[in-house]
Amino acid sequence: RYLKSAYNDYMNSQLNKIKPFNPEDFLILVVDDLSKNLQLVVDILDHSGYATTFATSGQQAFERVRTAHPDLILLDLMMPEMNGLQVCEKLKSNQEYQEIPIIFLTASDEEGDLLEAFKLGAVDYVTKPFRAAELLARVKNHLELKRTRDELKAAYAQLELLVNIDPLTNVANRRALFKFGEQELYRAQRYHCSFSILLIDLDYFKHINDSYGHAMGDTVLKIVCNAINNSIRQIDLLGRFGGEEFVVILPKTKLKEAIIVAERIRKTISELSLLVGQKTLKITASIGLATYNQKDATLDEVLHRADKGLYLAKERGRNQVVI
Ligand code: GH3
Ligand code: MG
Ligand code: MG
Ligand code: MG
Repeated sequence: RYLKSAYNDYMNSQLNKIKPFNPEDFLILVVDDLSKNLQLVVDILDHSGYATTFATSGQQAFERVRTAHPDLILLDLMMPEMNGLQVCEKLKSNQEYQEIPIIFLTASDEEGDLLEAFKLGAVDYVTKPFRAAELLARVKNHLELKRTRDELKAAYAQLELLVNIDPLTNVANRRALFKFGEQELYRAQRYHCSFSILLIDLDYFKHINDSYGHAMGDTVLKIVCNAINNSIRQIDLLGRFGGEEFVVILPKTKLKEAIIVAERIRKTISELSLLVGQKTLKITASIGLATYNQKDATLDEVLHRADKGLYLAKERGRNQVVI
């Protein structure tokens, strides 16, 4: 019951966010080889408040799509050179344009054409002569559906971020780290390649919190993450394992190479100068390093070795890398 009411509250808040439908917000591209037809449709749309643009051939339609970014296309089927079905097919095979809803507006009421149009990804099919009110209703419907789809996609992307990113440092969280690490493990097992893991723990971090406050501690964590990110490659992943502990996963990286990266990270962190009032604060990190070997069945086995290395690094005096 609690979940249900939370869900209802959420949906209501989402509904309140939905903008009223305003035709002026939308640009519609009308494609027809006959200017008489074109004029009729454009007039109807104009009259309803839509922004319009037009094309008299398939080739021109592409030009318009590229330059004007229409929200919806009303597409004639029978045109010389490139017909409407070909235009539709070409648009749907283009990543950038495939989401634009296409409504066929055609004199052809042949079942074959209609089925082909839908098969190629058209959202609707209206035959000429058409009723203006019906065409407008369908246009509005598809524009609203498209907007809802876009909003859902944006919400999903937002959710992906929330689920995978650590909010303090903006690096991968534990969950994303494991997902990535497990992928790497499967790849290594399947293709007999390697990867390495660094487990990084800041030294005497409690002391920073105690001496300069928790907010300063948070700032240090962010700075350290930036520094680590600048020391690794685009394909490597830095994640926050928890607290002041971080993990770097290095795909396709063997021990020798991983040692170089780990040393670079250790050195970079130790050279950071953090200004607090008049004083500069220094920080170091201990790093445990493990490289995948063929016997490893799970990610935990690799992590466990990295953890043992980290423990030894602490024991041997910190600010060092141990394998
Ligand atoms: P060691 O060299 O042995 O690692 O010493 P340490 O003080 O770093 O280790 P310990 O694990 O005892 O302490 C970790 C500290 O990190 C304790 C905790 O208050 C602090 N910490 C964990 N998460 C956060 C955080 O999100 N923000 C801040 N400011 N501090 C954190
Ligand atoms: Mg025609
Ligand atoms: Mg620590
Ligand atoms: Mg710790």
